[in-house]
Amino acid sequence: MKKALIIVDVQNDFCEGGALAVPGANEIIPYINLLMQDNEYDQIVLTQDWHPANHKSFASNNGKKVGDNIILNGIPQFMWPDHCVQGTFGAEFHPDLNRDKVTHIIQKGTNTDFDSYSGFQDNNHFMKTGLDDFLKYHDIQLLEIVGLALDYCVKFTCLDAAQLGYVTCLHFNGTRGVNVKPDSAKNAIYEMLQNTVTILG
Ligand code: VGL
Ligand code: ZN
Repeated sequence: MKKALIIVDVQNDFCEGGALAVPGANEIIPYINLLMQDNEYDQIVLTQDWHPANHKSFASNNGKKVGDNIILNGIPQFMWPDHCVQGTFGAEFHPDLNRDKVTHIIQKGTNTDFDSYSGFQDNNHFMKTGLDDFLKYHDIQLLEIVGLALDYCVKFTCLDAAQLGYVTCLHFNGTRGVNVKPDSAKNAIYEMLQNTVTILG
């Protein structure tokens, strides 16, 4: 059985000092580097949040405050600070992340009007990113998932992975939650467990 490691959004803006810093984010980087050193993955994929400056998920582009909610294309959209703007330092992968064995990069959130938490598709389920096609082409059946943020992009990537039929494992030590809403990381764990995602300690 072939397996892949999916590393979600380990980018400067989600790490210490970033525009949308996830508490404890930097602690997961050595853990992820060890996983890559100690395991033989058939593929290692990075996802990269990669927004145009006028992206509709940014509070600043809607005359809103960070933390507000709007309806975007018929679904609720949390208003984020500007983050991971294409071509900026904040959108780059954290320099401590070892990229030697990375085989593929998936960029998401590139369409101004649609946010994309999952590495597989946008939040409206309108466009696929190419991740599923890539993994199927390479005969991958098992996914180990790590990265940021547990309660957003990691959760939705895990749920889609399980739904698409992959054996899906989340490394609890390889992720951190942003917890902009109380208990959202804890609730994300329960939701994943209820949807056949295995949590590895
Ligand atoms: C993410 C909020 C906005 C994430 C991305 O990577 O979890 N969260 N964009
Ligand atoms: Zn984003």
